[in-house]
Amino acid sequence: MSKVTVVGAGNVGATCANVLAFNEVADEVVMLDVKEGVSEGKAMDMMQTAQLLGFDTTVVGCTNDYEKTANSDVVVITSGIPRKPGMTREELIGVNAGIVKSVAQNILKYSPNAILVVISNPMDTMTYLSLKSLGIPKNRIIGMGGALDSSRFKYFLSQALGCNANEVEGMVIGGHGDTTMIPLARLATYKGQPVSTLLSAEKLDEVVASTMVGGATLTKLLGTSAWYAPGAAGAYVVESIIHNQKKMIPCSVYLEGEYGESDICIGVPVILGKNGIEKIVELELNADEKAKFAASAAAVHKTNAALKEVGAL
Ligand code: PYR
Repeated sequence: MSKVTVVGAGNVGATCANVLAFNEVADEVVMLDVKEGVSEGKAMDMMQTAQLLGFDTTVVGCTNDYEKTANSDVVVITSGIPRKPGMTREELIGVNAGIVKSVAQNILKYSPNAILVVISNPMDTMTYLSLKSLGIPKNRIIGMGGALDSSRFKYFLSQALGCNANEVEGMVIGGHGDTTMIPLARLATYKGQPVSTLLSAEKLDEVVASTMVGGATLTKLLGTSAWYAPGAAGAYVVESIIHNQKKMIPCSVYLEGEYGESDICIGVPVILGKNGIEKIVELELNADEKAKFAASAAAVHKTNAALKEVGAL
């Protein structure tokens, strides 16, 4: 019996739970939320699509009852407030740090062996906070940002190339921030062909820029942060873990010397399987990419330092 809990039944959490159910990633999906009745209502609504969509996953909702999350294999944390237009993800730290820390501690009481997938923003810092405050092995704490940013990168590449996004390969590493993420244009391909041979340098720069502000663009349009792609990216990460798929997915993970960085959670490609992070993959970056990665890490370290200021660490 496989069980996944999604904490937070807002737009992102509910989308994540819905994708997990629809794709039958686990036998049971529990949604937990602090708002009375919301997760129960959304779970019942999803269960009423089971016959229409033909899935067998059971979705259960509960209001703040962590006992119902007991023995989860994977727990997705989406709790906290989303950003509003004009806000950076980093500005959410004051409110979200306390929420994420207490959620993670409650989860661990009932699922001491769970693998945690962090979606709450600022995602790299919330992943770092979870790791530092829980003291569980680093292979069990994963921030999903790179999966989302890479999917956005492939979307913008496919738009520029006029091709199917499923036929594009591309990765985004670094922090999950408007100025810290690093879409690796040099390594992106369409059916094995480097995209740099198919698009002009100007067009490729545009794709990179659109990817970096992908979340901000949607926040401006929607009045709150996006949910379909973030929720689906969380489910994609969970699936590779639960089904031991060993996919290589860029995720925010704790580094101890890899990529020249330590004491930080930041996006790099990892192999995800039943043990969570099975391997950190070290790409051969060129000088420009290395410099961008170092600058991104410096910015994430700076945000992490604010955890002490807000009393979370
Ligand atoms: C994003 O849409 O990028 C979020 O971080 C939710």
